[in-house]
Amino acid sequence: MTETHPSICRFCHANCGILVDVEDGRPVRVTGDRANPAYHGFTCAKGRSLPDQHAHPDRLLASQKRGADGTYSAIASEQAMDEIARRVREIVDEHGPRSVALYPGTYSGPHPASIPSGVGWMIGLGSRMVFTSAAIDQPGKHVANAIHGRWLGGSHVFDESDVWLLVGNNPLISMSGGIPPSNPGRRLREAKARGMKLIVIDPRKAEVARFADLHLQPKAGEDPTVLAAMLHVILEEQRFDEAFCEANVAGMAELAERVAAFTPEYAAARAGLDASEIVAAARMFAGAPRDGETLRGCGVAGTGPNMSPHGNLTEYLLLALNTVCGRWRREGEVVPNPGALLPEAMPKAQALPARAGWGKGEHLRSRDLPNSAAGLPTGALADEILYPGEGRIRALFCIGSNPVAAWPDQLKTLEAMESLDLLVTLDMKMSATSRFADYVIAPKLSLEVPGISVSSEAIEQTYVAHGYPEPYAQYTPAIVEPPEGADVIEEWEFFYGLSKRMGIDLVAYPIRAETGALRGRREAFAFDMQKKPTTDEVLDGLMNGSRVPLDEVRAHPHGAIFDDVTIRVAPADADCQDRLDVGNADMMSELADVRNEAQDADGAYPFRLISRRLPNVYNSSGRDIDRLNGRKPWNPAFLHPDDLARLGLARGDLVEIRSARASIVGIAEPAPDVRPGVVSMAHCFGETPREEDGVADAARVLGANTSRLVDNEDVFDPHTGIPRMSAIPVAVERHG
Ligand SMILES: Nc1nc2c(c(=O)[nH]1)N[C@H]1C(S)=C(S)[C@@H](COP(=O)(O)OP(=O)(O)OC[C@H]3O[C@@H](n4cnc5c(=O)[nH]c(N)nc54)[C@H](O)[C@@H]3O)O[C@H]1N2
Ligand SMILES: Nc1nc2c(c(=O)[nH]1)N[C@H]1C(S)=C(S)[C@@H](COP(=O)(O)OP(=O)(O)OC[C@H]3O[C@@H](n4cnc5c(=O)[nH]c(N)nc54)[C@H](O)[C@@H]3O)O[C@H]1N2
Ligand code: SF4
Ligand SMILES: [Mo]
Repeated sequence: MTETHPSICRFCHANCGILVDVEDGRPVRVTGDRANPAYHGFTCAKGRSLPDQHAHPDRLLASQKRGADGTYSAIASEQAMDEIARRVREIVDEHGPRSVALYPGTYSGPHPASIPSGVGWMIGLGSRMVFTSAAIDQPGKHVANAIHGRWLGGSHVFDESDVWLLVGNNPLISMSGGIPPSNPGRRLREAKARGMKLIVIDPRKAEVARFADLHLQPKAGEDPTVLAAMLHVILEEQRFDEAFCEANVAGMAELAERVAAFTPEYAAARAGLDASEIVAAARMFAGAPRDGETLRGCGVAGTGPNMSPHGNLTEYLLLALNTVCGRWRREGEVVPNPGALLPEAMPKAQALPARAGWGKGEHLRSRDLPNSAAGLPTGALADEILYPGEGRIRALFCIGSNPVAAWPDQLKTLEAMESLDLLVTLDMKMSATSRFADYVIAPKLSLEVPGISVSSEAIEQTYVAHGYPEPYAQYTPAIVEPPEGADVIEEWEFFYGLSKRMGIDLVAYPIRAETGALRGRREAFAFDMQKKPTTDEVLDGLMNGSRVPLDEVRAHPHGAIFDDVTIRVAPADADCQDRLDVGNADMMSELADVRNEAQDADGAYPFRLISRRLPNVYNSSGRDIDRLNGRKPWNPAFLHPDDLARLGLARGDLVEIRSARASIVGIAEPAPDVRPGVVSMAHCFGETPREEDGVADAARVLGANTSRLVDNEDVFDPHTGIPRMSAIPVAVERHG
């Protein structure tokens, strides 16, 4: 008999509303839930393959312990926790708490209790060495928001906008970055029908760029130059919002002075565009000179420019563009999302002034890299593990993350993994990183645990114009039990178990808001250390202070929109003098450096390798699922047909892609949508060099790891430590 249950897909972070068919206690089919009021039945191939993921032959049904001979055998989860707690205690006693680090990655997202419990355990231990993937993702966003300041009324959202600018993101595939995650395709079609203008800046004509009114296809890594030139045009042609800037913005003169040198002609020559394209983009984004229309809209950047050099600057110039155009919610306006699982919005038409973007708290020994608004520099965590002496990290805990596949500079990452005293991964399979681990903790998978949509809502707290444009929320109970005989636990149960064994009172702290509309507070949640709570009790505790109580959300199994149009942006405080800052001195001096950069000096590496995402994989997940990989489990090297012809290459040929750091072998795929001179390739494929050597035709079986091309100490951001992970200079030639 088949039972059908509404649920939340958690294969990726988008939280689509789904229907799960269950037969004999196992999930057998996933479809989109048309009764879901925000997602309207959308799913992708990854979501539909959840049953295959849950039943995957490589899925771990018991935790694993590495033996003296390097092989793994099953260990009961309770015993694993006993042993790990003892090991951690020894390491901390000998080397201090700073020697223990935590790295939550992609699959800590779908489980709302994972990060709070992991971080709570670290705080209990006395270690602040928490590194997240945010610092190798879009760290520029965090830094820019800090040093620009935050508008307490919130930003304009996609669904109401007249114009939208996407700089190096592709939300139709990534489900992230600037178009709401709830059915972005439908929202884009509706916006276009409404007359919204879309501008895309991307060296590749990505899927979303096909809908663009203007697509600028610059050389990779030239975003600061292009954005500075757009600002140049907007300021010179008086297309900025003078009244808003007069009342709320500092640094206009500094900005104008710096962007003066970025004429459209200069920027166009440098970025490989026409000056007229830049002028058109500036005019389309800003609208008519002031006292005419006031447009609604926002510019949003993605991983592409954040991984290219000067990511902070790109994000900062984009905020400056939004701010000078006055793209913030004003007094009296209704807020689009008054809060569902977030606390109630208390928006105010005023600035929260800039704060430091970096420099507070811990510094790493590697290059004295500071903590930043994006957290500790994950791009340098391998160094912190490798550098000998006082302060070395000796134990690493990975929650749903895969450093060997994902960290920049794979060769160094491998060395780091080998030199740890203790490596524990919480992973559903023997991932590339788990194969270095002392213990691998086997987790329950998404359909086996209760879930809530809060991560998609809460992203507005850290990224401007992200999150839900309406107070939508969904709850799902566990849909199935884990397979019979499995010993699998939830991530929070692991940290609870460690805490209990180590005498730590586990407390979960709420995240700090950076960019969203001002909201009410959540309180820290103390776990009951005497009586182990259920996951539902933990979720209730974590969601304290939400505008809509979790129980009310539970009463709507297909998800619901909990409208309240009475919550409006309040006037500014009478004595408020606070301003947004568009003339930050560090950013202005970095912009001057960009203006003085030598161009195309490196003739040995004439191509630029850029990042991208593929629809059927999610970082390192999915490529081992047959119905997702279509029997092509590799990541093609997409090149323009003219480049391929010049190199004498055809589809399917092996190509060597070489950077100053390393070389990888890819498979050529003609792509007219890629700018000539660019190689576009997805990350997190391949394995380690040793494993690749042992496999015939490894490029076609395993793919290639683009992170191996990155040198994390060569070109990197001095504040966040992110190395150059896109726009990497490479040479491309036939292999073999
Ligand atoms: N060169 C290059 N490098 C990049 C990027 C790039 O564009 N180019 N992108 C960067 C970005 S944006 C990010 S966010 C990082 C991602 O970095 P990571 O998060 O470190 O990498 P993932 O491959 O997503 O790791 C997810 C792991 O979770 C496991 N997993 C799957 N399901 C579950 C589950 O239900 N529970 C648990 N506990 N584990 C599960 C998977 O098997 C996998 O090993 O990579 C970064 N690295
Ligand atoms: N299907 C799928 N979805 C995913 C993921 C996945 O692996 N697969 N990963 C998830 C993760 S971890 C994240 S962080 C998000 C990321 O979400 P996005 O930021 O939307 O990531 P991408 O889809 O890679 O889009 C990046 C775009 O930047 C362009 N680009 C590269 N370099 C530059 C540059 O220097 N300048 C400019 N202007 N553009 C550039 C690329 O051509 C590409 O189109 O996606 C998430 N969603
Ligand atoms: S977009 Fe993400 S959440 Fe939605 S169905 Fe696909 S994998 Fe699942
Ligand atoms: Mo990411």
